[in-house]
Amino acid sequence: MTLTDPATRVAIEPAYELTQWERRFIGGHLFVAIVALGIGSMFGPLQAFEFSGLDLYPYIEPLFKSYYQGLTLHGVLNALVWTTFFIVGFTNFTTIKGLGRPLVKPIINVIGFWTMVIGLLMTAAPLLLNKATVLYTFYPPLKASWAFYLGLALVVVGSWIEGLGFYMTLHEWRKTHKGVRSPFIAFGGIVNAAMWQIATLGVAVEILTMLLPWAWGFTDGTDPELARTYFWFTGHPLVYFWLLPAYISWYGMLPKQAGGKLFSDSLARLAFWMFLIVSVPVGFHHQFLDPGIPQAWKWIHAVLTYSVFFPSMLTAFTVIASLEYAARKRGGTGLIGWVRALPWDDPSVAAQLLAAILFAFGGIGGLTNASYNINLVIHNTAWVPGHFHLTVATAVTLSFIGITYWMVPMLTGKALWGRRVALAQAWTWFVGMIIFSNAMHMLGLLGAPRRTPLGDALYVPEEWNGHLLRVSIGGAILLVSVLLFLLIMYKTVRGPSVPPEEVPQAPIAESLRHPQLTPVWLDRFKPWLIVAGVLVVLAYGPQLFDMITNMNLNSPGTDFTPW
Ligand code: HAS
Ligand code: CU
Repeated sequence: MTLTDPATRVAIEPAYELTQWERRFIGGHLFVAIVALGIGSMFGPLQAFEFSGLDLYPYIEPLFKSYYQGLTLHGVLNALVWTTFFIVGFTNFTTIKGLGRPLVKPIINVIGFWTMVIGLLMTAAPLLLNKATVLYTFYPPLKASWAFYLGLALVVVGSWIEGLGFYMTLHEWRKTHKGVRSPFIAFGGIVNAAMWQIATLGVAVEILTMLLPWAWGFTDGTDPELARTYFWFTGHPLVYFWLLPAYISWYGMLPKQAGGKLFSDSLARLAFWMFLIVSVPVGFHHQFLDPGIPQAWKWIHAVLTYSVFFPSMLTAFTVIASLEYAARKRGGTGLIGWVRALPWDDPSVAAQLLAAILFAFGGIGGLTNASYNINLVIHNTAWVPGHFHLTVATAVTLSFIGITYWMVPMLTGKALWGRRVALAQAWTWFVGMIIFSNAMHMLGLLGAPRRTPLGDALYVPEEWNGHLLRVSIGGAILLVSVLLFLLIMYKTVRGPSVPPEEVPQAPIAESLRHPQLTPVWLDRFKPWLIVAGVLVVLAYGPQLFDMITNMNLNSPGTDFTPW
């Protein structure tokens, strides 16, 4: 067997056993992530219950001041902290395990991790003290304590530092593997890290040049429109930063768990490159209603948004083909009937399949949002949280939960506690989210605003009531689901160690065709990075130039706490 022999369908890397330190380091990321999800998720049901008139906030008033403080904690902890820590930890894993070697300079990643942790603690303090009740988008003129902005900036910088550790490790690997395609899971994680590096330039500039000087009192005011533009420069690709690790698992791990192979290594890589080049230059689709952005630029970003739809369609095709291949190998038959032959009794698989099914609906909603004329109907309504609970809160979060079901046992050397409980957890998430998000979409179409305690609103028409109740019912089911998840994690980590042969192995799927047959241009970073950079400059340069040269720091902001 040689590495380049297409006939060999075996993984080209020798098996690499993670060291004890590597397990603990990756586990440390997951620990912070899961704690954040646990705390952040407790506020979701509070909001959902409020919708049907059961306002529990007065009972926790000594600790948390308002619906908006809860909503901010929910958004920041779940959408920003849970995701970022999980993703960076997972990328450590995909880099090390994928390349079959340790990090080239682990100290870099250690520094990155602790920078993120310090940033998180700095952010947490003002959040808990009601000094940063500005929601997860922190749009000015809402003003937070400087510690919140600086903390967020440190989290981003920490993730950059860890990214540097990944690039250096790939670079080192290449030196000893000339002409060999980089293993897919490592490749995918590093493309995501590179995309994130470009994307976060937006919030980095926003925080360093506008928000921090303003919060420190060096400037009297801020320019909300420019700040929003910087924010969405990062904000849209942020959603693919969340999504791509789930895609790494759907392409590169789930097929193995289902007993099959990755249908096409080439298509998988093509999808990742498309995300790298079109994730950033589409941010204006969050600003279709912003008066300060010319129509022509909105139109260009709308068209580019349709192009970012393709890699997900490609993913739907390739992942379903991989699953069908696995299911037919397991004896599945029929045009659709093969679906039953998938290992639905494996909680890790079930969670990810259910996540992917709901993503199809989240994706359709995304296309709706991207269509300018329909966006005018749904923007700033409950439809939007309906959309992102199918995407980030299900496609991504439920997939990550599915990943923890093999990964936490693998890292700790324990067995997964409560397989059936874990299955119940995945299904309750699925059912709860269908009820919750369908009701939110309906409410949005009926004109219910987002980010509003509707239980208190005086203008609620009768036709909203049934949907508001369904939001609460969905929220209650989701509360049960998240509590089950926390219980499973706790019991697994506290459980007895099992013999090494019973510890789950990392499921890494082979490709149906040998990866060496993947064209070399699908494994080169430089050309794609250049295209990505050029496209960003073309799509944002002129408008940003105009906004920066006409910057108006005349919005004083809220120095008081309005809630
Ligand atoms: Fe979005 C707003 C457009 C995807 C998250 N989005 C948001 C917000 C968030 C968010 C958080 O154009 C709110 C931001 C805020 O607070 O204001 N979104 C899109 C489009 C896509 C899209 C075109 N969004 C996502 C993903 C997210 C996410 C992914 C998180 C992870 N979104 C918008 C727009 C807005 C927006 C506007 C602004 C709205 C407004 O006015 O405020 C696309 O990328 C979607 C493509 C997806 C597909 C689905 C493919 C299906 C697959 C599953 C296959 C099934 C399998 C299962 C494998 C085409 C891949 C098989 C199972 C078996 C059993 C066989
Ligand atoms: Cu977007």
